[in-house]
Amino acid sequence: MAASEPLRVRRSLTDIQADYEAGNKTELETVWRAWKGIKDLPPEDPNSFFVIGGYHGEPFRGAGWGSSAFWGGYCNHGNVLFPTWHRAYLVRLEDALRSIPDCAEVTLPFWDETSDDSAADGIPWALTLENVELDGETIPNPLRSFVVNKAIVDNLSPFPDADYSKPKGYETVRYPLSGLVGPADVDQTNAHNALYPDYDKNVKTLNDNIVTWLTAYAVVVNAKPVGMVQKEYQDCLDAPNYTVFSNTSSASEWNGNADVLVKPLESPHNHIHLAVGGYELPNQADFSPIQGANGDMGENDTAGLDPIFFFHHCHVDRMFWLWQQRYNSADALEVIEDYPGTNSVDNQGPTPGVAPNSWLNIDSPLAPFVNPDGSAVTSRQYVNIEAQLGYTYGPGSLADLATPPAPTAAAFGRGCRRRAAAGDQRAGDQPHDDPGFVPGAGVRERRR
Ligand SMILES: [Cu+2]
Repeated sequence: MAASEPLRVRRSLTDIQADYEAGNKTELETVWRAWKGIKDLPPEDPNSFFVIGGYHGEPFRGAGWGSSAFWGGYCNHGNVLFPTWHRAYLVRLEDALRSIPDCAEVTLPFWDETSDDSAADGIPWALTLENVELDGETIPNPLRSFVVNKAIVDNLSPFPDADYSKPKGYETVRYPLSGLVGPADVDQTNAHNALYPDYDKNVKTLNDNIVTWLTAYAVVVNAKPVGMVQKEYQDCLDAPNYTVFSNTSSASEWNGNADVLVKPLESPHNHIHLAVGGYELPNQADFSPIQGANGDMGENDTAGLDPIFFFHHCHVDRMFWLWQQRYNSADALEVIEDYPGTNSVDNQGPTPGVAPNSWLNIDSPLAPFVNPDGSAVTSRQYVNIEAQLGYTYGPGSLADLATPPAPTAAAFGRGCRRRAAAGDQRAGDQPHDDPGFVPGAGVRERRR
């Protein structure tokens, strides 16, 4: 982008809502309009939400289409590409939104998950309202779900996790509902969802669940306690280097050798997926206070198909940028060579086009995203959001942590850092291992 162009600002959705309530409706209406636009595009259109939402997981492609030893989605989890792949993903989505008529200036707002508003109320109402007014018409809120406009076939089913096939016309769901509609699950799903017929009550149940995960330990039957997500986000901003900040595999290795534990950004991110979707499968994993809740956000295969995914990841990207500023990493990201989390077989398995046992680093291709000349984009192009990508973030929580921490004796020594602020617990003082958003929850066990 030209240096003279002003930065695009991704604002907190709560702030945009406040504008709307004060009578300045254009910005939120443009967000709704842009989202409606990409969802309405035919599934063959490269800017359609079907195509872009589907990059993350289903519909699978590459070696992962037919073999559970690979991952058929393009997303990267449990490795050092997690923050940068998702950054590129948001940029791609935002470009599609801006292709919709009258939406050329739209930006992707973030759900400020570490704000007091979220701690009190859960999800911003713009993402959960059943219907909205747009151009004098009442329409289904474009941000509350996606009606899949082409059938998705999970070729790996039946497997111990679940069948993530979706017929054309399937509408994504969130906690406390279930979205498992494969032949083996559909009767149970229908019976489960019949218990929750009231849309507004379901939103209340969802928000109660979110507030609990953000601020306390969620009580989940037969599972270790999970939650305290706001604290996890704050703790992750103390991770001393990019590698352990970026993903759960590297952080686990670090924590096995350190006195002071780190919390990787991926970890609270995982927990929001589980809180929004619920995730519970018999004999495997249970992160859902309501039995049988299996919304799309809780599962890697389908999470990208719920619009809230992108507002969640926009928050995650903002946390990444805060961490970069805090640790003098706005222009360079260092990947520790050979560390766990730097190989394509770590955690989720190789993505389409990536060979097993490939080393992952700052120059690895971030498929399926390509430059205008057709060459693969790499993390190196997604480091500085302002200088390289032309956007920045508006006001939000934890912004004061973007300044470098006060130096301590061994500030950058391995496992030797403590938070400066009095009263803070050590990062990682949670009474449980990280359950992971799906890969760690056992889903990708089907690849073994
Ligand atoms: Cu995610």
